[in-house]
Amino acid sequence: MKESSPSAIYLKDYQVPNFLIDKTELTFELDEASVVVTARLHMRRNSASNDQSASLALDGGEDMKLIGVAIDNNPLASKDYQLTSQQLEIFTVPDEFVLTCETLIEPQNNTRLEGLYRSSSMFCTQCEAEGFRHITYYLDRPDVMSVFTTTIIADENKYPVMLSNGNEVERGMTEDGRTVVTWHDPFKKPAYLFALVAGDLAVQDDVFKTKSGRAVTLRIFTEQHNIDKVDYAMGALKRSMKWDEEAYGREYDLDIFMVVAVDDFNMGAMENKGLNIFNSSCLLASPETTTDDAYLRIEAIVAHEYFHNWSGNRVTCRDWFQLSLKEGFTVFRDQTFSSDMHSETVKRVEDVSFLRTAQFAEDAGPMAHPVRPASFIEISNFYTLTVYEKGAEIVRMIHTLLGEKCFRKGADLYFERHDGQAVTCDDFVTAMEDASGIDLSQFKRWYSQAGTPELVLSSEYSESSKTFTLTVQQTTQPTPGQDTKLPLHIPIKLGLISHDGKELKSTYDDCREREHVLHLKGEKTVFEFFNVESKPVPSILRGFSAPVKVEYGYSTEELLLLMSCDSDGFNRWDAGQQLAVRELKALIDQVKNSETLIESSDLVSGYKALLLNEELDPAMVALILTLPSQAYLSELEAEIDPQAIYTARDHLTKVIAKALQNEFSSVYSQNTEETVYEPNAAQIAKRALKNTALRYWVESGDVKALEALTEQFANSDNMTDQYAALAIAVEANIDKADSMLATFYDQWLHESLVVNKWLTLSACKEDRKGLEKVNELMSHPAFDIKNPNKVRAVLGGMSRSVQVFHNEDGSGYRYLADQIIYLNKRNPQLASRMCTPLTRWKKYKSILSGLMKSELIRIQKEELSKDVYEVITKSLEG
Ligand code: B3K
Ligand code: ZN
Repeated sequence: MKESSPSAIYLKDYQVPNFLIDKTELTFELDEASVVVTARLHMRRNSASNDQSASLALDGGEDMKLIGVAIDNNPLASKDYQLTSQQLEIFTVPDEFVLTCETLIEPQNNTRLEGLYRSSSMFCTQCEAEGFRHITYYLDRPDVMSVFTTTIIADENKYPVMLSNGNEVERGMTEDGRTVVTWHDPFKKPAYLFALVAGDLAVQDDVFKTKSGRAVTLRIFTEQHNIDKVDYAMGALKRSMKWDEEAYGREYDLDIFMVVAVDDFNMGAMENKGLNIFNSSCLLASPETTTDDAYLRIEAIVAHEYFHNWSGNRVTCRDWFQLSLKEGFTVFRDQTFSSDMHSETVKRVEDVSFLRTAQFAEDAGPMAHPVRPASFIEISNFYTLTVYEKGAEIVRMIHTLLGEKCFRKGADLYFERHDGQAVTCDDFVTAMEDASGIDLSQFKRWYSQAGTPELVLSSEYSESSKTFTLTVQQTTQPTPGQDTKLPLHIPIKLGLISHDGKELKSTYDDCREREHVLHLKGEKTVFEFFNVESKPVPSILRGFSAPVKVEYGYSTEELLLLMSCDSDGFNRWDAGQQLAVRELKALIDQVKNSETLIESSDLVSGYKALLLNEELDPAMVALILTLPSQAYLSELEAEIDPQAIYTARDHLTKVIAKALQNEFSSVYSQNTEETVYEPNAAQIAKRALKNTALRYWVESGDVKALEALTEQFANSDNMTDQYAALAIAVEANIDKADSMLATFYDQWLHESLVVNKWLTLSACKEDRKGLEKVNELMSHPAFDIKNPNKVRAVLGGMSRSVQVFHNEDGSGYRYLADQIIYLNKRNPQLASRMCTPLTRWKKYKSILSGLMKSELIRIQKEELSKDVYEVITKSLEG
């Protein structure tokens, strides 16, 4: 560990900046050996600051060499300033001045992938959250917004494409024959939205006509060999631009919108103003190399980054504690977009399933934090599922509470009122309150209170008065640093179903409707519904109207009824999940107690009805047929025994597979049709059902299923089907799985993104040779430690495997810890992400828990980056 531990910063300590930067003029002289950056910052004291004699403290790190610094063109002597590892402090400055700062950086040695770095033969940047301070000394905070002009000087033979934010305004040559290109972005922005790209790139052009009739040039850049894979992203971009005009009245504001794909990128993509930079895995697509899931992901991420142009760029965050202001809102916007493009229910089920598995786990673990955190050591650790996904749920609840019309009025008011400003989550909620007249003061606790609320419901029905009474109690478990929890304002969408499957009307709050939104505000509230004709089965939390856990004593019959009759598609799926969870929990206990596992399942009759019903959306059927994941079941267990969960799930899969072998076989055949591949909702749905059926069919032991699988693997013309066959072979651990993996690699070794899939499947395969295999992958020619996608593929894959990762000899944990220690020095952000599987050590059965803990302690003894330090320390404390 470092001698002095990194310290936390607190939201409560927020101060406005002492200085502002009206204009930022940057010049980059690009060269492979080093890059010289000259910054001319037009600065003045901030009249809102309460320290009008403050010195000027600029953010900037050890990895820059300061060549010179001047104020109003007068060079400063070393006595005029002080350089520390984090700052350049200039003791005395006038009230208004131009600061010139020349720095030298070495992007080729930047393995952190923050600031300016190299990916393949190109230069690219990543500045959010605090990357700009690795480029030049600056006020690197989101509430300092400036108008940027960027000049790039480079050898045109090597870097024919030179890009930055805004519009290209000048192009020329230096005396020594280098090209000079100047970009100007008229919209003021914080430094985290700055971008620069230079390289020998191919481009695809298109045009989008905005609703007011302006023609916007659209340009997607990739390395030369990938330019044939951008059509889908271009289409997605145009759909997003149109949708944002229709759904939110938001038009694009510059004349050009550029997107660049890079291979080495720490996350999915980045919304830099007018110049989005994407991880190539989130942009490039072709039917032969890309699965349906990846197509949908690409569309959603293209939309997400584009939507940031308003929710994030035009209106940005005051400080990083407010991150969810832009991320939660933008995730909600991209979720709604995807749901409008495809199926609303399918999208909702997928999003909730992810939230309940991963975000709920985060909220119950040592890293639990509110959607608006109160403190952090390293902001990069707070790009979390809580800030993004739970943040989106908060916006969705506001939408539910206000209704579509008022919500849109609130969004309009927010964009209008705060255009060009850096604001807070409170400002967002205030705009929603002002536009609707609805009081959200209690609701705001959702931003400051961590943890997942748990609702316990009970009901009574009076035959004589035709009254249905529902009692709801809410509690939230303590989370690190927050022992007491206050009751939240929770919207509960509710319907009532009769025992013969009809939707019942009821009178609640003087409204006679089939569905009501209940406002739960107290710790315990009783809701009464009148004129309910017969004893109902309540359909609770329709559409998952709040990110909470629900407990209600349904009988098996009631769940089967909801699964087949509820008009709310989400709750139909959820009823199926609840039934499956019950059976799986019973099986897990049987495994733990070494009892004989029960060989029947109540799910069979329900599943059979689904498989025989040709009216239903195949995508929904596929989702309902999918058993709760290993990760979700782990989240539900009080003490996780990975092997017991795995065995129980495997057993139930086989029980269902055997009972419905014929149905799965015929559903597989019915959905196998020769069509030209398209990633549209109808085709995606059929493929999902076909491959879910194949999964069960293979587990039934029918040799014909293995033939179908082999056939599909060898002859599919699209990656969705080929990959599904391979993944089934790996999951079901069939004999041929290894040879199929080898064939797959040989077929796709030149397609890096497909090779990543191979790395993941190879690493997660439940294998006796486990760790040896993982080690081979890490030294395979296809592996590259510099590339975060490849690291995530292998280590992420390995951490999913029960037998390799959770091996009771501790070897899996030790292996991961070794990799974290290595990555900590190269790429702290990536290293910190890789810690996640170890952070929930306390929930595991004692032998595993102890082994995980000792690896955390071993990591803690190293000299750690702030990123890894924070996660490891909190995990051990929490
Ligand atoms: N805003 C970026 C995430 C930046 C992460 C920095 N560690 C992508 C997005 O959420 O759209
Ligand atoms: Zn985002």
